[in-house]
Amino acid sequence: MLVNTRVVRIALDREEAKLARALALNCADEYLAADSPEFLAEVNVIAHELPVAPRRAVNRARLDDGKHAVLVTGNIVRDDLLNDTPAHWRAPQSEEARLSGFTLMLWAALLGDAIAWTTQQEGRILTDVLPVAGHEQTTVSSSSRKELSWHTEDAFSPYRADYVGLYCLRNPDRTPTTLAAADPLALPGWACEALTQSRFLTRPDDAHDQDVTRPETGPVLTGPADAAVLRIDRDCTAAVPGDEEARAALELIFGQLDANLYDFALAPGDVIFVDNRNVVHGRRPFRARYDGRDRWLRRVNVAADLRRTRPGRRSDDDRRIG
Ligand SMILES: O=C(O)CCC(=O)C(=O)O
Ligand SMILES: [Fe+2]
Repeated sequence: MLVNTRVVRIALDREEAKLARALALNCADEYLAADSPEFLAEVNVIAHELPVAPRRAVNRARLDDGKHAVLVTGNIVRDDLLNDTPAHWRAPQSEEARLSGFTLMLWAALLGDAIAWTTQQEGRILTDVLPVAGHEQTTVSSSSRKELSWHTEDAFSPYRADYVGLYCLRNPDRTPTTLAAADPLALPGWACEALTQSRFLTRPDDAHDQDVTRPETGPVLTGPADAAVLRIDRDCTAAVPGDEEARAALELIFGQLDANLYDFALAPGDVIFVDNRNVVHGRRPFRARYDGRDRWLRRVNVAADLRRTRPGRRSDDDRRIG
């Protein structure tokens, strides 16, 4: 089994963590909300005021096209000031939770711009990942008892994010997030060839209000062999009906990603940006308590180049393995 973790870990020391929190507090004073248009217009500039050493490290990681994720540890979460983990993402939140939104957006601004979907959590830019009663066995991030299958975030769309940013506020059982990269050179040549061709369909996952788009065919594997780019979802990707070779190739890469999947448990204060090109991600099953202490992540999708992710300006999906 190949377990090739390439998570770039950046640990804030106490002074850096305090500086980052002070900056977020200033922003929270000045702006109405962490996803207000006024803050979004300024955040990339304000983020220059984050402490220089971790900022430099994030920037180096940004240019590493084989990384699996960038992790910034040690952000200050005042659990005593945080409201109970909400029962639903629509529930109102405390000032401490509001502050966490600013912190996440500031780190995210070092990698790009936040994007959102009108079809997901009512178009919110800052979303919440928390267990919702009644969703335990579903295939969305508010599930718990059922494993959240690995996926490229929003694999159905050519406008999907380059990074999925997650800020862990609570994770009492250290329930792992999962990550896996592909290894094209370990696949038979015919399968690799098929996977780079436009012979696959990915439907939107259930986190989106359905029928927003008709799936288009595309490849599931592109980019250079040593930093392969994935566009694949364990539950939502299929070969074009009748294409038996594509189906067999898809089974092989499903098996490889299953075997390569590794656990990465977030702790409170961890901000992770999962590279949505190089790795798929998911989450192990857990038992939600619904006692106000449950696992709670804040989430944002980040586009490295906002202009490229606008409809009409497609990302380069057809680059071949080479
Ligand atoms: O809960 C997690 O660790 C990951 C959830 C997830 O896949 C997502 O928020 O996109
Ligand atoms: Fe996800």
